Amino acid sequence: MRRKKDWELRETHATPEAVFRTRRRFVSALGLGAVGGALGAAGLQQVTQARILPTKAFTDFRVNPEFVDVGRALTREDKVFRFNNFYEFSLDKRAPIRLCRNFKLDPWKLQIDGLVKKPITLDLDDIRKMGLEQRVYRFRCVEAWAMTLPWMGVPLSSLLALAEPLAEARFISMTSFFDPSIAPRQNSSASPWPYQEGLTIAEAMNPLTFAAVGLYGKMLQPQNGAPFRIVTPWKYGFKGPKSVVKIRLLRSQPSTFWNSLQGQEYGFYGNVNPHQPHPRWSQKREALLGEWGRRVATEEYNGYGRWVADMYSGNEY
Ligand SMILES: Nc1nc2c(c(=O)[nH]1)N[C@H]1C(S)=C(S)[C@@H](COP(=O)(O)O)O[C@H]1N2
Ligand SMILES: [Mo]
Repeated sequence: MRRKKDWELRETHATPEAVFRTRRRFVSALGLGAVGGALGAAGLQQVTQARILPTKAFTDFRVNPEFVDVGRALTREDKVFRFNNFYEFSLDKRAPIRLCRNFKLDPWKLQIDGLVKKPITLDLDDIRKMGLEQRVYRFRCVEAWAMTLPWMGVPLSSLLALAEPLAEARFISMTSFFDPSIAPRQNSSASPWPYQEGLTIAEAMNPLTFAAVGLYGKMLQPQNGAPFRIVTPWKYGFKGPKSVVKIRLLRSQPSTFWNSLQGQEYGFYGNVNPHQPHPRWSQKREALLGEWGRRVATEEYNGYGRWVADMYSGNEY
């Protein structure tokens, strides 16, 4: 019998109990005593929330004291698990939690190749053995909503170092999984699948750039980009690809998913900048996920200028 690796997800489904509880709440909110005929199945479906997968908790990690306090509270965990941009699955942000349930994480390999001395292939255990740290980062989506998240992982620079980058390498490309049998929207060639993003070598090696395998002390949820995603907190969220399978070191700037779809709206750099409006909306303020009534000012480089501003002349978009 094959022993399940501890990072594999146990497959679960919405339980009848969960359905029952939401139904009761819905019914009592309407002041009805029972599920009446007028209340159709469609109405019930809307209030039945998919259950959050129980992912394995990490026990062995250190809290990086440099990234503990970002001046605002952590976003509520269940909000982060239920509101996602994962276009391989849906354009509806409420759908990934449901559509990602059967995401295969095994076998999962991360390949690092291109302009390196030692191309390597890693699995999640290799990354865990490097020693995980927790970092609380602000997160800002280009759509003007934001979160505050406790990631767990390793600096991307320490992963890249294992492959021994060559001096000619000036950029990296990061490629997400491709499997149309589980990701419905990958069956359409209207988008340049797989999702791909890129960074300059300086950005990839910047100490802020993080290779995440967990959130809130646990393995990543599939809808948040399990088992492995990149996090660049001074850039808009789209610069951090989910479920990455390959990182390649390159001589020239790679093409990227959003930039090739809508280059005038999504620049290669994607640095958070309140003074550079998106063509369709201002970037001056942001709504915090779970606190929609409250809008806060967006900061240059999302507040991370101290770490990253020296990489730029100020005109990068
Ligand atoms: N592979 C892949 N990575 C992706 C995306 C995506 O659609 N596919 N969306 C990006 C965008 S636009 C955002 S805002 C974040 C959302 O991450 P979250 O769902 O964990 O909050 O993932 C980014 N990484
Ligand atoms: Mo985003």
